[in-house]
Amino acid sequence: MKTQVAIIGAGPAGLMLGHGLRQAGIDAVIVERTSKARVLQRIRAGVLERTTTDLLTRLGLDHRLKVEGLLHTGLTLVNDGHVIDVEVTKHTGRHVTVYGQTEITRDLIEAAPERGLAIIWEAAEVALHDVDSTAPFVTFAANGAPGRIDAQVIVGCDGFHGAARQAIPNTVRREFERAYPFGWLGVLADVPPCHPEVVYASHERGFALASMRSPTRSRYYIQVGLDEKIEDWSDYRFWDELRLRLGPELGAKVITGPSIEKSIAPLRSFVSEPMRHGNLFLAGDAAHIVPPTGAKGLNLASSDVTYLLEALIDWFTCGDAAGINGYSDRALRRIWKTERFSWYLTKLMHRFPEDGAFERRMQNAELDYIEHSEAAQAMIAENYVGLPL
Ligand code: RFL
Ligand code: PHB
Repeated sequence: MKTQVAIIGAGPAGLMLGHGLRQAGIDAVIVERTSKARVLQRIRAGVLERTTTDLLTRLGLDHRLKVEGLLHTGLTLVNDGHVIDVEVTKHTGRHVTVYGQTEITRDLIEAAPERGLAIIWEAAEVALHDVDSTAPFVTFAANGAPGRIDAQVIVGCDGFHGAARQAIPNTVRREFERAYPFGWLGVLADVPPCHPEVVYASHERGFALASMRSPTRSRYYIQVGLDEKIEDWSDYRFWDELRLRLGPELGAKVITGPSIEKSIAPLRSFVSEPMRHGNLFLAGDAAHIVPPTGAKGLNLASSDVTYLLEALIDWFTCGDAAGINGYSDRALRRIWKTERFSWYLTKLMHRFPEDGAFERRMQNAELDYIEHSEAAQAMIAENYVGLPL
């Protein structure tokens, strides 16, 4: 098979990029390791910046987003039960939209056939070859038969555990990492949310987050140790712990019900530089991970894709290489600022096993400062709605 752009991975980054290329008349094929059903089942992000919603609008794939997306003009911080409202729109003139990653993925996958975007599902042993030449190619096995895609450009959108990043030689690649000594236990339940805004709660017993997917579906998370097992967290135990950490005011408003999904995700900050090597480009989680505090992972994937689309369209339609040459530096500038915000909010809101009373007092002082400083709230708001492209 021959194409112009071979994309590895059918997560949000690969799907948005594929649609953007097809819209510009550029051929693209996506190779995905897992099945369509498994990709559609993933419950992940929920809070979208304009970077993401604008891209979906530009792709003409925002019909359901416009109808079902919930506009949010603020966020709520809670410190040991004390509630601090941050008016995001007042400080920025912008809002965020709550619409599940699962729904975005569904919208993008369903529109693929009619837009001529081919996706090869359940491709095993995906390998990249000759990425620093002008004739790179991808090999894999699908339906028991070997496959090969010859392309002009390969884009690795295959997430943190993918193969693409490893195709950049160790001598060129630099990785920066901070693994946090805890994870998030997440629960999805068909119960109305306890609060109209997304809530980030700091508590002696650890962090808790209250979010939603719709007026009747809630998404909650609590910080747990890395050795915690999902089997030890009955729904009852989860709801009790969540209520405690949200504090009396918001905890009392939590409506409980059976969980429809429960999982533990570790927290990590990670950046791999550069994001281009020869004719291989990386986008999304393949190149960087943020802890979910701040809701930036999917939104960063969208900003990478926005930059890369501009660059590849200039290259394929006008032969102009300025965009592809500048892609890595341009994307990394925004990535590092977003890494900073996610790291800052994680440090501010979680309990770290190595921290003592001094660090807790520092967190209290910072949250007190945020509550009474318009400047501090503006900093949080500006980052939360998403930094300019
Ligand atoms: P993905 O979604 O991981 O997709 C990568 C795809 O590549 C496939 N793949 C391969 N395919 C072929 N060959 C290989 N060798 C392959 N290896 C992997 C995988 O099967 C998969 O289909 O990466 P992408 O597209 O870069 O998208 C990134 C986002 O998924 C991620 O950043 C967000 O989900 C992070 N995130 C959040 N982001 C936000 O912007 N807002 C949020 O509210 C938010 N909440 C979250 C989150 C992530 C979470 N977890 C579980 C880590 C909440 C959580 C709990
Ligand atoms: C979510 O709704 O899943 C969500 C919201 C905010 C975050 C992370 C995840 O920071």
